[in-house]
Amino acid sequence: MGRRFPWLRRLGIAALFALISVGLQGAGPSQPNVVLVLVDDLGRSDLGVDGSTFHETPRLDAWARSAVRFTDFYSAHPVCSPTRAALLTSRAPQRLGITDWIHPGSGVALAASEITLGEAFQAAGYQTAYLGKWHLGELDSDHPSQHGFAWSRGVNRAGQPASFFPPFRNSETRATVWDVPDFGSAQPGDYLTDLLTSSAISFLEARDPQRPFFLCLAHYAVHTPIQAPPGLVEKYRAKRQARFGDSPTPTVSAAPGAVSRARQDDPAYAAMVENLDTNVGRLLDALDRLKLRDNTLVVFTSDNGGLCTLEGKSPGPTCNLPWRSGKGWNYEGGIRVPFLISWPARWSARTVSLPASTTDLYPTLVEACGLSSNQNPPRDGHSLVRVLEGQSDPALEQRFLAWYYPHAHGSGHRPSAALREGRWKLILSLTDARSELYDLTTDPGETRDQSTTYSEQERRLRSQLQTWIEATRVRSPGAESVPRDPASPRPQP
Ligand SMILES: [Ca+2]
Repeated sequence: MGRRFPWLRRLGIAALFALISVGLQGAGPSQPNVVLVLVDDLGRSDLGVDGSTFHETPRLDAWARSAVRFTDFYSAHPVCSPTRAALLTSRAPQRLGITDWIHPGSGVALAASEITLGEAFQAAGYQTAYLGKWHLGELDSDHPSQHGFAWSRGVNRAGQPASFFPPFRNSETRATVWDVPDFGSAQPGDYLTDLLTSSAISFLEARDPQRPFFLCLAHYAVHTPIQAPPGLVEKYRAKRQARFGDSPTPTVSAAPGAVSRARQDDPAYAAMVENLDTNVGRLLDALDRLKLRDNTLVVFTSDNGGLCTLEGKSPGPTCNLPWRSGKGWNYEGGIRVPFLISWPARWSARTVSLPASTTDLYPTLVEACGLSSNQNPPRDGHSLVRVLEGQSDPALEQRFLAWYYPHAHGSGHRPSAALREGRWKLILSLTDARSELYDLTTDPGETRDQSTTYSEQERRLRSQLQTWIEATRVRSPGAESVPRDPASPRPQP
C-alpha cells in the first residue's frame, strides 16, 4: 500500500504519532521500561534450560524459572538481517526487500521510511539506546541513530566483528566494515561482550530517571569469529577431554554436501556461551541494583538457529539436536530459537508452547507499554500480551507461521520456503518445487517426510504457503536482496 499510495502512508505515520502524543501525556517512570537482549546465532539447544549439558548457563537457567519461556519460538528467518528487520518493524522480511544477510557493498538496507521499534518508543518519550550488531545497512544513513535510537555504542557496518578482542579491527591502517567503534580505550584482555554489557549498564546509570527507556543490546556473540576469554576456553577444553576423551566430533548429514555437528563439544563456542550468560546476569543484577527490575520488560532471544551445518567437510561450532540442521536452513534447527520474557510487576512465570515469532515482538512491546494500537503500515506479527497474561488467544492459536529464503547459503541451503500450522511443518524447495511434510508432534527432528501419506494436507499447506509468498514478496526487479546463482557456494557472513 505504501508504495502505491504514498500519501496514505504519510497519513498513517501522522496518525501513529498523533496517537503516541496522546499517550505521551501519561509518559513517565510509571510506564514500563524495555530491555531487549538479541543474541547472534544462539541455538535452541545451547542453554542449560534448553537441554545443553556441555554449555554452562546458570544465570539464564535461573531467570528462565521466573520468566515466561516459549518452547516454540521462531526467528522470522534462518539468517541475520531479515530477522533483525522483521524484529524492528513486525513485517515479513520479503516485504522489506531483505531476504538474505546483507553482503558488504550490496547497498541493501532497511528503508528509512519504515517505522521501527526505536522510532515508536522514541516518539512516545522513551530514552532509546542500541548497542552492538545492527547489520541493516552500512552507510551513515542506515545507522540505528537514523531509525529512532538516540544513543548507541559499538555498532559496526557488517554482520560480525573483526575480532572480539581489542582493537576490534583487522588492520591498523585500513578501515573496514567489520571494525567495531567506540572501544578505543579497551585494554589487552578486554572482551567485546563484556564491554557492550558495561556500556549498557552505564546507559542505565546515566539515564534520566524521570523518563522510561528502551534499550536494545544486540550482542555480536555467539557468531563467528569463535573467540572467547582464554581461561574460559581452557575450562571447556578440560571438560571436553574429561567427557569425550580424544574421540573426534561426530557429524550427521543434513542434506547432500552439508555436514552438521552431532554433539556440543567446541570449547571456544562453549566459552562464548558461558560468557554471554555471565553478562546477561550482570545486566539483570544492574536492573536489580537500580530498582528497575519489577517494571522492566526484559526480552532474550536469538536472530536465527545455531550454526551447526556447513557445506563441505567441517561442521559449524554447535549442535542443535534434537532439532534438524541449523542456521541458514528452514528446518527447525535453523529457525527455532530461545525466547524468554519477563515483567515481574505484571506477568507470572510460565511455559508457553504456542508457536510465536520475532515479528510478534513489535506489537507485543507496543501494546504492553501502552503506546498505541496503530495498524499502519500492515504488520505481520501478533501481540502476545494476552498469552503473557495467562489468557487464551484464539487468533494466535489458529494462525500459521511462514518463512521465505530464496537464496543459497554457505550452510549448504538451497532456496526454500516453509510453513508451520499447528503440528504440521511444510518445507518447499524453490528450485524444484518438491516438498517435505513433517508432523512435529511425533517427529520433532523432521526425519520422516509425510508428504505422500498426507497428500491432501500437503496440497493445502503448499497452496497456503504459495499464497502467502505471493502476497508478501516485493515484485520490483532486484528488490530481493542479493539474488545470485543458487548453485554457487557462498561464504559464511
Ligand atoms: Ca545471526
